[in-house]
Amino acid sequence: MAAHAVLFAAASSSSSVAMAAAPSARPFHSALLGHRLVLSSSSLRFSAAAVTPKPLTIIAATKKAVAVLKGNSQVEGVVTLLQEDDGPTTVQVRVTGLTPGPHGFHLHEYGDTTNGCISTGAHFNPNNMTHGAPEDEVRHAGDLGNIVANAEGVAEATIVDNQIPLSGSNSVVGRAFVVHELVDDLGKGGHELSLTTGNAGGRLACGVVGLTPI
Ligand SMILES: [Cu+2]
Ligand SMILES: [Zn+2]
Repeated sequence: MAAHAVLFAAASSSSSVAMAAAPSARPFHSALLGHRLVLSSSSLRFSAAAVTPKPLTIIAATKKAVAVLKGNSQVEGVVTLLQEDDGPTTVQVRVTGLTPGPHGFHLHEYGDTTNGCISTGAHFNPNNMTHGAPEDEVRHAGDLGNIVANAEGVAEATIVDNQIPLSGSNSVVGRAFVVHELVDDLGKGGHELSLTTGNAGGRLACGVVGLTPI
């Protein structure tokens, strides 16, 4: 405002120099302002376009989840899952209170424990397959084989698997791990339940998979 006041005062003094300065200075000034506005709005648009994909990439890069296994027995455990980008998921398992030996270990379809581990449903099976071993072509996605408890009843395992991602349409977040009473026969036992459950017996403990900070 002070600059304008000076400019009008100069123009009203009817000096030819001041009259010439007034029309040339003002359009120049506003043209400069306009130019600056265009620049800043386009740079805003540019920075928004450049920044937006970055957080999306970071979110997709590493995902981590955890499940706390509990049941009606003394069996309990913790399972952590880690997935980088669209790579395989690494599952770390520690379960205690088991009888020594192998126990079926699966991801079941539902993260519902309202009726204990029974309400977690059947093995997670998005591709409509029969039960098998983790290394088989034909298997439920949730078929993770057996975990083996030592003489102290502790089972520790690291499982790397391609069929249990933490995002996308086959995400296992919100589904449940179940550890079983008996050995999983991996679909090869010839029992009537071999091709559905691996005849792994009762459900000792289960836990719903939920996202956790990396
Ligand atoms: Cu199971
Ligand atoms: Zn299965």
